[in-house]
Amino acid sequence: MTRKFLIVSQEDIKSGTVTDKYFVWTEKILKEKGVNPHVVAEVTAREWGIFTGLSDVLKLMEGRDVNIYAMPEGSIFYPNEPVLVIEGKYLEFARFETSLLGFLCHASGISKAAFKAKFAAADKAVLSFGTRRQHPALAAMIERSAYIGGVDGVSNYSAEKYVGIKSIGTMPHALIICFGDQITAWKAFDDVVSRDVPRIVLVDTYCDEKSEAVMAVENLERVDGVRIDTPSSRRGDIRAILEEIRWELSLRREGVKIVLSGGVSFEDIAGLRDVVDAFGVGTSIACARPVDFALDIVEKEGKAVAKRGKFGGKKTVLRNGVVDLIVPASCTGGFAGESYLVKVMDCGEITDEGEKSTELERARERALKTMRDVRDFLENHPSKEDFVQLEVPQHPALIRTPHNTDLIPLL
Ligand code: PCP
Repeated sequence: MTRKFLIVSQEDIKSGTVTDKYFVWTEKILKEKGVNPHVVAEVTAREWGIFTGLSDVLKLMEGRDVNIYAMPEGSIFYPNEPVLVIEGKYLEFARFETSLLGFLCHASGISKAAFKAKFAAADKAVLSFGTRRQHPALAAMIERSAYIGGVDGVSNYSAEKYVGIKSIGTMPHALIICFGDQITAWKAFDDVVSRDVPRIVLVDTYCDEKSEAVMAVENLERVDGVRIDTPSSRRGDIRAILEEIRWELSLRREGVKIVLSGGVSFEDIAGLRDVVDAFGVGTSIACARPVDFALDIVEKEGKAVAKRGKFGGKKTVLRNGVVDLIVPASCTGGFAGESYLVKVMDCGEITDEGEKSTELERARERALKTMRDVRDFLENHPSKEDFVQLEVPQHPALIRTPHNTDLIPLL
């Protein structure tokens, strides 16, 4: 057997083999009957999110005779809003729908969760600790998506090779158990690991978290922080435990940070950010529910079409800060705002805009700026009624604002 792990190959994804069987039938039927219309199809979701996965979609569609318009990665998107528009002969992309959506749904779901975590943390740090909760073949995608969504660091070492970002880490319980006592293990870490790595000691292996935190600052020369990994495994009052630790540490040493990990939810982050300096988040980010993107034909041979429940016709998105208007592509004149969908693929070639739209640091900065702008918007317009709607006379238009998200409880 030459296969090592049960993972489909990159070549099979690229050639369109990794598809749903009904596309195989559709392709065969359309070819035999000589039907292959020129269509415009758009990707929309019923929910909001942070758009990522475009870099893989461009690699998937490169070399096929289609044009693609899309939001840049790291953008917020709202319900029913086109994030990507593909145009060309239907058979050029029919069987690629499965992989195209898979790339976008999964990555954008993780970026949305990372965005929510960082939004809830405000000025405190969020670290992605969750690749162990998913198939290892996905580790780079998870860490890239989390990073764009706004986390401050990622724990999977492979991100250095595949994403080009540094990974971060503290210490596992296994290290302490191997040495048999905490102090010896903490000192061994300090002896061996390079000086630029923060000394974040794990303080919940054998004793009460507070006792071990005190033990750390009383026995170690350098302690940059303590990590408590027990909010979900202990049913105690984690807030009271954290307040006690903060108190005892402050009595003994200035500037020791508190890192909290283990089953941390968005609500935990919002509720504990005043007593915690950094959150290590696994499941809540890495196992985020995928965004429910769908790809629908909205124009056939130049005429608007749509299935029930969808808006027909080619559209564009006009963005004013964090407020969007979704309008027919044919009548953007007279509306304020810039067209937010840019041409990322021209007849199968990735454009310069496409390259820029998927650049990692730009995408992350886009998401972080949006986070600040959404916070400002919601603080200034806490209820929908406070927001004076833009004037959109005559033309059909859908208006979308941060009220279309579920971020208010995390403010
Ligand atoms: C892991 C690590 C993180 C956890 C996972 C994050 O825990 O310490 O805090 O994942 P979660 O948000 O899904 O809980 P353990 O497997 O207990 O690791 P260890 O005992 O080796 O530190």
